[in-house]
Amino acid sequence: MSRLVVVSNRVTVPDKTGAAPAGGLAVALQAALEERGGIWMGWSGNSSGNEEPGPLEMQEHGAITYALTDLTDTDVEEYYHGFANRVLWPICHYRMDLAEYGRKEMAGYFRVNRFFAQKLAPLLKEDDIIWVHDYHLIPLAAELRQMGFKNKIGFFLHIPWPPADVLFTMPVHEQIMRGLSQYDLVGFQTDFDLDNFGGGLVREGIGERIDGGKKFSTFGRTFKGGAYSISIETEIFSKFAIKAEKNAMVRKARQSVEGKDLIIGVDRLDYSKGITQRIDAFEQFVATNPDHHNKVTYLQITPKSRSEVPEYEQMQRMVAEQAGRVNGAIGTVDWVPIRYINRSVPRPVLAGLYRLAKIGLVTPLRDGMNLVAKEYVAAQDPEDPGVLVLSRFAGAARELRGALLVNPYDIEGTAHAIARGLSMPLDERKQRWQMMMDHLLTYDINRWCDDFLKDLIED
Ligand code: ADQ
Repeated sequence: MSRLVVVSNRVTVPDKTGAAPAGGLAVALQAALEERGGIWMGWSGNSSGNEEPGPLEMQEHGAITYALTDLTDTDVEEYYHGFANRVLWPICHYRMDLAEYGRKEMAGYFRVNRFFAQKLAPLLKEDDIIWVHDYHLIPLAAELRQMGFKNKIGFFLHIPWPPADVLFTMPVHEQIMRGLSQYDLVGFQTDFDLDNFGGGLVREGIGERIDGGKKFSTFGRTFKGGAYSISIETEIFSKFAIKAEKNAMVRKARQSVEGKDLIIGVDRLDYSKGITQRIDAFEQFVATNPDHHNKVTYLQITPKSRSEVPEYEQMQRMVAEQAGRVNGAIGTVDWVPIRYINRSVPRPVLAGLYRLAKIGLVTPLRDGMNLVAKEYVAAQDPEDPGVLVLSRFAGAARELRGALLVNPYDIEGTAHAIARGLSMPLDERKQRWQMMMDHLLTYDINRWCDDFLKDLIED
């Protein structure tokens, strides 16, 4: 069996006890790496503090070698904040208005990818299978190919891929598409993203889909493309949620919402998640449903993210102000309608809170997949499951057919779905939940990982 080499912007290194890391993706990748033996390479998350990135730091844990590199401050600013988070992230989430192009940042992105390839090259063996993750590292295969590597290299994009007219607003779109063409398999979250990629090639007149749509032909190469919906450790998460009922923090939360219906929203603070529209929808729901006054609590858990990017800092202020304003407007002396928590909570507690909630409100404006939606489903009590209200623009909407699908831009529509969810009869809730849970038990994170690797390895 060939070795597996995973490359991602950030690497999850086990702690000193060797305990499994939190998060399904890291667990699944580590399991695949353990099985084959391998290397996980990426940025340490640290700056070297000077203009030299510094040597690779190697750590061995069982059959896995972790190879971490620091980056210089300039690298972090240009590659990570500059191009990855201020250009690719907004463009892939259909936000052309937020993309900020700078030649320096674009050059930095390609430079750091070359640097990663140079660091990786001496570690590679001829038959290693290489799996590159996410938008930070699109040009990595091109760099390796230029150095003469003929290995099987796969790429998985965790975020959406936009339609041609959105993509073409990005000055370096052709270089980015050329970068993807150097892989042997390019995986997207959904068939919509896959179609968008194919559509872009056709519109630009530089390529086409062949083999009944299974492959692309462009830039003088033929390579596979597929949709692989990322998922969670469904069974484990579900057990977590049962155990969490005894957790002290969860018990406190339960007492504090006694006699009230809990609605939960959990997202990184990001403009793609539709948090402000969601608060508007909740406000609208309360305004139009006086019978629910004092009987409902909306808990929004939102850890800060990317505070170095101005849009994120601005959003943090906006959401806090909005939650305060709504509470001021509709709250009473004994009722705080919105509870807003601006930090991360431990995963077991999160699982318990999902289970307490009658509604999981997952309404991104655009999302590659959205694992919160899947976690919410997995955490429910089969005898009394809650209702998932899910944006049609999350990749997860392609799979979770038992959800109440909403258009997050339609505030009244979302408000209406909240009301419908809270009054849904038990039988219908059970039926919808079972459909989603059955799907997630089959299509869990390990299945996602196996399916991708199988397609990458097979000729
Ligand atoms: P994200 O944009 O980060 O991921 P998501 O898929 O929802 O979005 O994953 C977030 C993860 O962070 C979940 O596991 C969630 O439990 C956790 N999390 C969020 N808020 C938390 C909090 N307050 N405390 C603790 N944990 C919290 C990107 C893409 C997604 C894609 C994933 C995986 O944007 O579309 O689904 O990668 O491919």
